[in-house]
Amino acid sequence: MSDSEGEAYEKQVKIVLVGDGSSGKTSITERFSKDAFNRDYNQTLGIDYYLKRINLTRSYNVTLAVNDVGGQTLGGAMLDKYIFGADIVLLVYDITNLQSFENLEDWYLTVTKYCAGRKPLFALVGNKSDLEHLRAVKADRHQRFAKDRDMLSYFVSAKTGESVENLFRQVTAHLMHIVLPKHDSDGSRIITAPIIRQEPNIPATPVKSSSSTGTTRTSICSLQ
Ligand SMILES: Nc1nc2c(ncn2[C@@H]2O[C@H](COP(=O)(O)OP(=O)(O)O)[C@@H](O)[C@H]2O)c(=O)[nH]1
Ligand SMILES: [Mg+2]
Repeated sequence: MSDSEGEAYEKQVKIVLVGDGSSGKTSITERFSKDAFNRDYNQTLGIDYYLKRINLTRSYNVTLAVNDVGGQTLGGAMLDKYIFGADIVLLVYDITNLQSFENLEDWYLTVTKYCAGRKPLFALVGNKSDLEHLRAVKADRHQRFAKDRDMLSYFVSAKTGESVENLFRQVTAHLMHIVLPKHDSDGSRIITAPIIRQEPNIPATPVKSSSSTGTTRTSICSLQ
């Protein structure tokens, strides 16, 4: 419960990150969930699932269920199941990789098809903004893509952490129709962060976390 006066509201929100392999989905998720960055590239298999509870406002607590989807191509098995019930979908690309941006149209169409009847809130996320000198996608193409599809849009760097917290807070606030200051990075604190990993067709075996945050990591699927 919140320590603010009056009533506190609790809500759970499912966020799914999709986009080409290597665009930085796992890095964004880990930056947000654990405030960590890994320079090595470890391909995500199946899905990594994180819970993080944030105080959106003094009286509004939201538990974000962040789903980092692996399967580096669009045809990835089980994508429809991972997408199911998503409140927010982040379309992630690497600003230094034009192909990763151009493939987002297909990601968008595929996700929209899987969400028939319950369209989630979409946000376009250009990652690796620390590599501005290597930018391959002009900012106005990014803005046009978002505007044409009525999406929110952000540039972030999972490496430096720039705007990552703001991204998650803003999209969540938008979903709840709460207006936050444009650059709101305040008020977030981890209360619980269990991490659940599922790899398709692999029997569930608990895996010890290597994280120093003391969170647990198991192979139990927790799709809704
Ligand atoms: N310079 C830079 N590298 C990044 C950033 N985000 C991710 N990377 C690197 O890009 C590679 C792919 O990242 P990863 O998160 O595994 O991508 P995923 O396949 O979309 O999950 C890794 O080597 C990361 O260290 C970023 O913001 N800046
Ligand atoms: Mg990954």
